[in-house]
Amino acid sequence: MRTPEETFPTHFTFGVATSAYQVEGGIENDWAEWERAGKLKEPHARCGRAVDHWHRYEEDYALAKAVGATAFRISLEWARIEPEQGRFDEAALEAYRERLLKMKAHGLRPVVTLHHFTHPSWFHRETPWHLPQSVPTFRRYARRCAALLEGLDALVISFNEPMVLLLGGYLQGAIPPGIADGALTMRALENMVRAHAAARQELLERLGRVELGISQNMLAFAPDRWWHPLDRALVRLASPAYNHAFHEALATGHLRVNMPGVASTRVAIPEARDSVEFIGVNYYSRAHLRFVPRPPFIEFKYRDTRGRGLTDIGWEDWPEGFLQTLRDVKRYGRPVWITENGIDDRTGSRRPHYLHSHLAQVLAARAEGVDVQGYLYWSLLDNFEWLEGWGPRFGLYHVDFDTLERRATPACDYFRAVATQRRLVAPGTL
Ligand code: IFM
Repeated sequence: MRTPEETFPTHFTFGVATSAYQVEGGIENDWAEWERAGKLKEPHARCGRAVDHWHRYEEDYALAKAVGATAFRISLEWARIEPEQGRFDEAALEAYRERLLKMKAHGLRPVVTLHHFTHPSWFHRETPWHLPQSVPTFRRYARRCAALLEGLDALVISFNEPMVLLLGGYLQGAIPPGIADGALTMRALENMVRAHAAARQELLERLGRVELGISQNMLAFAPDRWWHPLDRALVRLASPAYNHAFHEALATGHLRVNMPGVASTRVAIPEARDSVEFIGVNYYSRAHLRFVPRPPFIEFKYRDTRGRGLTDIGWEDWPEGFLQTLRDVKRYGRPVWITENGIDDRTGSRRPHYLHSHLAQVLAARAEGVDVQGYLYWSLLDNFEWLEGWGPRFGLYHVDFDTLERRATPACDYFRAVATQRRLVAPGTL
């Protein structure tokens, strides 16, 4: 693999990423309900106290600083802020404000996600994403979030991985709200694009200026059978739909999805045009697509094509796709932030190499003129991994899930070396 010689410029940001439900603990929302309904892979698993970041946040900021991070991504938990429809919890808002101010005082730039998969339980009953009312509902929530961000120079993310939520929650019914309907999926997608634009209005009204984007899960795709025309056709359709439809809509004001037999839409949303300051990329892996002659016509698999071994969660380790992904987002003409990249590595032994190989692609993309401005590693800590529960470990810090003790993995030294020396060092040479 090509390893360019260049260094990361001084303004390039190294940081870490988390999300509220996965780390904070003590949250009652749609996911907590989903767990009680026994819908995780391990039906008795519960997020519960998570890794108690809600109480240990200062310790966790110090851990981030210790690896050379200067930015910290969190999400605001909507269910804490608006536990009942239209009733906002001032104490929760105050608690978030205090945490953000302390983050700043620790020398960490806040990267704040308004919506990271979870909802207050009332949301799906009252104003689910497939209804137009979801847009003013999100707007009202965003207005309260905007007030939290004053004077912080935060990077703001409206939605984390909207296509993952829509695929999982609206098309497959595997995560909340558990709907499996292509037409409703498209309506929900349209409303989320509108909700992003509405939230932007609120942020601008309150803050005057904002650096806003989304975090888009972006996959490299390949045909399962390289020679099969239908597998190849799926690849040609999947990348525009999965990777780019949301980005495109926020750049052009036109939302287009074309997945025949699965879900399609074409709609103008003019208020979404030019509604991001940066392109957020979450990159993890490559998927192989295979045509199957029955709905939904697509089979999706991860393969170990290079003998590197799948990661512990079963994903292909495919740094090559990272460079292609970054080339592909250059078309939007906006700065790019890697808002997530990381590996489930339960022994901690592969992570330094994973970091090295993926950061090499970031440098290669920068050398080609892609304006990548920051890299946030997912995640600072081992945490609750949705349907997978407590098995996966993405953390720079290993967390003992019984005692909640945080312990550095070998990747901490590696991350610190790169973040402070601003150049790629070979993992074995520290
Ligand atoms: O844990 C998730 C995160 O919530 C969103 N992006 C992918 C991560 C790993 O699966």
